[in-house]
Amino acid sequence: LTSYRAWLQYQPILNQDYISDIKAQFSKISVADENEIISSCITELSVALKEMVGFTPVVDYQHTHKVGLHLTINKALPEEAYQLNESQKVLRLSGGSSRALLYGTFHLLRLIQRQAQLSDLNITEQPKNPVRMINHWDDMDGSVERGYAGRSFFYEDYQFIQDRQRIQDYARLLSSVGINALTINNVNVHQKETELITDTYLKEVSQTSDIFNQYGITMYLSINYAAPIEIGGLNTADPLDEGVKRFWQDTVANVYQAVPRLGGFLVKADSENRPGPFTYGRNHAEGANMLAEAIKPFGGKVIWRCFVYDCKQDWRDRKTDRARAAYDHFMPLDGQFADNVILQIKNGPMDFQVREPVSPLIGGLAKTNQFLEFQIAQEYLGQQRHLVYLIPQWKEVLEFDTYAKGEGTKVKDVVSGEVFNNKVAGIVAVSNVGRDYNWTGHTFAQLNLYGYGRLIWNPDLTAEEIALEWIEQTFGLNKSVVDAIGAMVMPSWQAYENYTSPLGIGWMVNVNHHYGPNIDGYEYMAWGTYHFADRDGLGVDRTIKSGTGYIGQYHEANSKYYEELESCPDELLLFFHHVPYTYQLKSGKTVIQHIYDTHFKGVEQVEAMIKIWNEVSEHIDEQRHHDVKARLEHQLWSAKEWRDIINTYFYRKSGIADQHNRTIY
Ligand code: BDP
Repeated sequence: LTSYRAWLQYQPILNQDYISDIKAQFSKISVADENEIISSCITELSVALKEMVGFTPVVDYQHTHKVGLHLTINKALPEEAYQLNESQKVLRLSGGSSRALLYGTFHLLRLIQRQAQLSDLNITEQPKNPVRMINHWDDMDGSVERGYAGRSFFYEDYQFIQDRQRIQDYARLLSSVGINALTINNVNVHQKETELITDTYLKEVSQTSDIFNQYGITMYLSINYAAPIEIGGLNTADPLDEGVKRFWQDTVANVYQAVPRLGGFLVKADSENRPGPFTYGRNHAEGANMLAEAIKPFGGKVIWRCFVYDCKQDWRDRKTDRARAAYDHFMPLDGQFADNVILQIKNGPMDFQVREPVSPLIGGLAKTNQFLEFQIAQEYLGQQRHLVYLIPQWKEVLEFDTYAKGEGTKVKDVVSGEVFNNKVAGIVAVSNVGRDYNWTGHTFAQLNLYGYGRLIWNPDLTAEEIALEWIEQTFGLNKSVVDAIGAMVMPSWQAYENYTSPLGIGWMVNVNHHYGPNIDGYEYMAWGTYHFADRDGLGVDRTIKSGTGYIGQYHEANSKYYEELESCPDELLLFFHHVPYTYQLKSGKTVIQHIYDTHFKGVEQVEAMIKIWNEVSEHIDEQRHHDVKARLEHQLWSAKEWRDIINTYFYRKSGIADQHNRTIY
């Protein structure tokens, strides 16, 4: 149960003075409006206060009490903004909408869990990103693509799971960190999932949407571009075909009749063998706009993914560069998409590697709505068996300067819609949850879900602040525990990078399942993911002057920065350049020595995490301690495997010895 509650622990508070303060402030709650979201606020407050301080507040819908907590909607505030004020024994939470009140409610509960003083409170909050979304990659057979936390809690055996309690608890977790949108089925939409937009499933789609709506979350569905063929009985899915248009208009009308508050559709088209407009010689704007027109009368949106590349390229062809693909496909279409279409762009040009540069489409596209896409699921980052805190990685992305409108045009301001004044804007991420008793497999992977929500609400929060919030709510306020866990999570992304693939080159993983080292696993395959290691050196030449020209997709300041070896940052060197093993990095080390050193260091960092975790064992409940310990031990084994295989491979290729004579096989 402790693990299941994640950061909404609501553990009994022992400090008597604090309890009396809270009792005085919360014994009465008065509310001006009544609706399903406000009732979620009241329920949450009642449950949480009962558990933490042992009383149930009196709720007054007439708004007559002079003391206690007052919840009011204030239309003068932006829709999702709220204010928290305390003066003279009255605590006021006012929000631009019921949803904002829910966010404010969770803010208060966060403060109470951390035993913060509420007197003289004066807080105004407003999310930076209008859309804050989660994508599930759940399939209706009950499996989760790239899922590392058990099976789907939405489906089993092509049916919706009837017990909806878990979905409601999930909705609580999401809204507690400000998530306001989600998709519930995989972007790879196959036969049965295609039918989610038919009467076979619409009733249950609608029931599921209702649960999320109670927590202010708008649900979307991933659709199959070939639905007109697969379920419509047509022989084409050509977006310009009249029959296809009619199919979508009728389908959308039927869907919205059943699920009036559906947000819209998410589409993965012409990508990794999924159907799309290319089959009919149409481009992606034509493909997306046809759907957008059908869904517009219902206020719906079409989210169109930019993860489009040739997954069947010839590895002998050194000029085709997968990194270029998204920009090459979508940049020429900038300005051609309907205003209810949003392009969804992965943070990097490849695929969620431990280190990638920022996708040049972000800051490139100036006339198109866009979402930035992260992956909370740790597909390439240890699959929730390794402890890897992802917020530091995402912060680097958000702080990156695109130079789209000169210096200071940061990714965080582009994707929030501020720079280009987009109609729709925001951030989405692939979920990391499943049916496991603790939601995320690794208990510490809860932090990535928590942190994702908090970071996209406010990208200016530091990684340390976010970790601290989560640790205190999840594990309590004992300072030695808080410090210990902080010391484990903060360097964890760096540690993972240290013992896996070096200097931004990425990949080097086993094919298909993507776990564990396999340096040449993808080297002679069609997926476009290469390292080009030979006896002299390694890296991909993506320069303008001699390489694939990928670097030319950035605005000038960045393309110059990456193009020149003198300025190109060490951590991305091999993403952009092919260099000899003896090339000297800015750190002063050669590339080969850097590889050896980081791989030894990464393993030591995991050893340090284990040491810290063992030291706090007496302060942590047995189940969570045991679980995390088992995973850390596996992580250490895996890190050593990475270290030894990578070091040995490059030692044999280069023939250059380690300066420190450590064991390399
Ligand atoms: C890759 C995954 C694959 C997804 C694809 C996507 O390996 O399972 O379907 O991305 O984002 O990372 O569509």
